[in-house]
Amino acid sequence: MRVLIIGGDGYCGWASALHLSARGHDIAILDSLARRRWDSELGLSTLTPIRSMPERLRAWEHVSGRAIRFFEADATDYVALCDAIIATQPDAIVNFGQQRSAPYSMIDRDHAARTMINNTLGNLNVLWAMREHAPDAHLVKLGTMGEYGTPNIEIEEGFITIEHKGRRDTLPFPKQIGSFYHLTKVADSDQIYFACRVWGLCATDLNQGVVYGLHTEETALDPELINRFDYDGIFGSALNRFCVQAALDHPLTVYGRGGQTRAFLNITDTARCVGLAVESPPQPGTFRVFNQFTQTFSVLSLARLVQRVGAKLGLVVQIEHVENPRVEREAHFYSSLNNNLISLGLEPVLLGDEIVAAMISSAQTYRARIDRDQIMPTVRWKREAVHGTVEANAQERAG
Ligand code: NAD
Ligand code: USQ
Repeated sequence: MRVLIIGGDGYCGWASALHLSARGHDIAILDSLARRRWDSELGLSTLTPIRSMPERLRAWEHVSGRAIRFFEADATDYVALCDAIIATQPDAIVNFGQQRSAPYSMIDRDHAARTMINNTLGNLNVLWAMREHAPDAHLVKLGTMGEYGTPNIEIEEGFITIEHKGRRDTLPFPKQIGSFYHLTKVADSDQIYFACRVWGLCATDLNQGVVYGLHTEETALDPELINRFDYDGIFGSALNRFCVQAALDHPLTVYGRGGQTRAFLNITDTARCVGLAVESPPQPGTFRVFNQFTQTFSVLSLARLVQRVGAKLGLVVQIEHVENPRVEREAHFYSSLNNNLISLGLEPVLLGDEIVAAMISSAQTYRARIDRDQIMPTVRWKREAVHGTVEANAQERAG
């Protein structure tokens, strides 16, 4: 299949692009390289020395014999997006190309607005571009489990059947966001569902949990193909951060009590799930939702796992209960379905000691690149402490 991957220079997009290319699909990537710019604006850097896009693509062609076409363009630039779609005539468009950090979207008004514009306008453009130039293509859109929040009932896959005052209907599952970033994902889902209903487009919304891990089969083939691995307080996600903290002899930063339970999956499974979705498109006019995760953990249980594995590696890993910079429940019920991807054949990579040990060991390999000042969270959800501290800190570090 011809697949256009928007956001293919990022963590999930790069792993998925190589996986789909290795499976024989004809891949093109469209990416604005915005994420690399946001990192440098904030004085952040991935743990791993990722190569430039041309270097990565050359390395992949060398290793696999397969070319990937690259469009440096922004999904918010409608003409550039349409040009790429016209040039590639995709059977599927996978959209990873968004600002994906909850803390980034909570820095200040400017970062909230940038997140809203980038994500919401980009998603809208993709839908209109499909309507005009690729109405039969299948949109595979990365959403998030965080759209649902932490309700006190089991989370369904996208829709719930409700009986109300003697009548019954199947409606979108209620959404309870945890940041302005998460709100953009809810808006995306509504836009896509609407476009499927009115224009007959077909789409799969992949409500993904928190991703962990560094290597996939493909990115491990050559050092030039290495993926990004964020550990900082803005883009770094829980388990990846804990592994870097363990390697650095830094106490693990559990926010609050650590009873926050989330859905997780390995980066290898991200790529596989996207592959499964792309290779089994729904009927025209269909909007389907897959909950894309394999396991659930509380933050504290992950910290304890990293502590235990760290001890086996000879590290003394402390756990610190940091004052929670976010506003979220620290102890709650959490249960969600994830049947759709399993029924398409997903055989999950389950988190265990070996995976955690490999992540800590990768962090040790690149220890010299770690900036200790990036570890602690700097963005607070509550009003009194927001005031642009992150930018001020970044400017100070940039010198
Ligand atoms: P990332 O920041 O590593 O990659 C995103 C990529 O999209 C970057 O290369 C960036 O340059 C590009 N991009 C951003 N805005 C763009 C635009 N307007 N036009 C073109 N390119 C643009 O993020 P990621 O971790 O790979 O996440 C990818 C997607 O998966 C996001 O939509 C995110 O919401 C979703 N997701 C990620 C996780 C996770 O744990 N990483 C979990 C759930 C869902
Ligand atoms: N947390 C800690 N300590 C840390 C970092 C995080 O306790 O050092 C806690 C947070 O408070 C939160 C949980 O861990 O309760 C998850 O936080 P995270 O930063 O790992 O993930 P999150 O902000 O939810 O965002 C990530 C991705 C986002 C994606 C989301 C999936 O950055 O793109 O949408 O995971 S989900 O969580 O299902 O919404």
